[in-house]
Amino acid sequence: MALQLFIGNKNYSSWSMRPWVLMTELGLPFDETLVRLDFSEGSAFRSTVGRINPAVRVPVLVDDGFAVWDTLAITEYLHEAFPQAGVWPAAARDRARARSLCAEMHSGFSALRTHCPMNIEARLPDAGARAAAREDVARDLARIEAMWSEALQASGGPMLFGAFSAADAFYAPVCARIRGYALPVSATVQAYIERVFALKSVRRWEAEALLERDFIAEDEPYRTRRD
Ligand SMILES: N[C@@H](CCC(=O)N[C@@H](CS)C(=O)NCC(=O)O)C(=O)O
Repeated sequence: MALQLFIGNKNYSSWSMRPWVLMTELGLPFDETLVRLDFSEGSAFRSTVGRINPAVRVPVLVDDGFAVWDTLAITEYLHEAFPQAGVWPAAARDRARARSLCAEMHSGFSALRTHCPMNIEARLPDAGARAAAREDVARDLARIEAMWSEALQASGGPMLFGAFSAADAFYAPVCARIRGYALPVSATVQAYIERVFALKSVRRWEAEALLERDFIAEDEPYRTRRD
């Protein structure tokens, strides 16, 4: 098994961050290929990613030539390939709950994603204050508060289900958004965010995002699509 993970810019690509953090934190072996988030006709993104993923999106995991795309499918593929690695929590109900949380992330939080797109290197408290004043963003934040507080209380922490799992990887980009936009959160949530940023995988992703210095203009398709 030779795994290759195709990702977008580390500064911006929240979906890419999830499997990368998951695999890195769990010590799963893989090579990475970073493709700039330039969706224009004839771009390297379209030709490179389009060749392996008909949906033309990152992340894509390629295992000896076999491509798996979409974060949820990649996560399940890794769980099946490395059943002992701890992709999901060990207990069946925790596993079900962790899957529910990841699915909720995958299909939800559109206001937070739209108004606070991930941008690791930026500190945007004014944009954050404007976003937090919106009812839809406030609703997303309230759901995050409730979800993380309940999970941390039930597990005892330090991660959502005790030990690190895919649930923490799925919410790592949300931690980056809350921090970057200085969104108002409780002390419990703030402390969890700090623990996520202390994970070796997240530290590495952040350091590499800061080194990138490949800024994508606000009006380029990636930024206007807001994800
Ligand atoms: N549901 C997909 C979302 C992936 C996604 O939207 N990735 C963005 C980059 S972060 C992308 O490749 N967008 C290409 C496009 O919009 O054309 C997943 O979970 O992997």
